[in-house]
Amino acid sequence: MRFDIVTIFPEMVESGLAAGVVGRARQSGLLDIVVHNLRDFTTDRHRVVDDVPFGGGPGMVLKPEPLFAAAEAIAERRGPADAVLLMSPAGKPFTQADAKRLSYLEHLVVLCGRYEGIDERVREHVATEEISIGDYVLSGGEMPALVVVDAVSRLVPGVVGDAQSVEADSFTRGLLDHPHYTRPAEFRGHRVPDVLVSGHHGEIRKWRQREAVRRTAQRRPELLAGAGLDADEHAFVRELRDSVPACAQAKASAGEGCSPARIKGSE
Ligand code: 9D3
Repeated sequence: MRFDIVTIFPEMVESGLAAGVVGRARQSGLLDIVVHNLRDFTTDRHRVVDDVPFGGGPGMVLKPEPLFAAAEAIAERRGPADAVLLMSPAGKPFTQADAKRLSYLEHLVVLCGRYEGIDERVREHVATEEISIGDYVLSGGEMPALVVVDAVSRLVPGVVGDAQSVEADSFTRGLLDHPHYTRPAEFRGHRVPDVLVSGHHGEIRKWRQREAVRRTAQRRPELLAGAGLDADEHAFVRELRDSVPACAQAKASAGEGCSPARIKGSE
């Protein structure tokens, strides 16, 4: 799969692509990723990429010309893109479903915004979609671009060595993960749950399933609707709900979340 990433901080993006699963897949040739310096597509002596906003106001806006020129040069050198992603805080929140959809494409162009914004004509005539990675303010689209490249790349066959891990991620049907333990079985007096060291694989499967439902109910109850719970699991969720004081539930729905003590306390 091919990615072309356009940014005014190519070193920042390159450093994020060098290590880990993505770095290895790049070396092996599974991923063909080119990082482009937006300033290389300017035509003035000072390589200016931004300008003041029409209508006035604070901050600078990324100029259209270098971004149009970059997209055109990439199409010519590297072939047409299947999608041009504009990383922007005003974009659609990125999800695993987006990662999956994009992983079926052959060639993605990713444009990183900076400054207060980007000329609207880039949005309208260059980008095919606008993506945010969440509701917090970053300094630019570089880290979001790395997030998208990572999430998409690990769905490309062969990029993640252990295909079972990728499978397991999709197999959890939208529940949070169950707790994990490794040796030693007792550490500073804290013991691993007996069932996990029992060797009863049926019981272990059931315990993990229940703990995944428990965590999801406590931390991300809105995910339960899409998780396709069976009758047993529904009964378990009701049991959990009835075991929690109404005031804690009210706090949780008011967005106060759960204290670690609450998260821990199932009993
Ligand atoms: C008040 C206007 N600000 C929007 C919240 C302006 C603004 C802030 C930060 C414009 C651009 C940026 C830089 N951020 C990104 O380019 C960005 C981003 C982000 O800040 N959060 C989550 N996802 C993304 S994707 C690109």
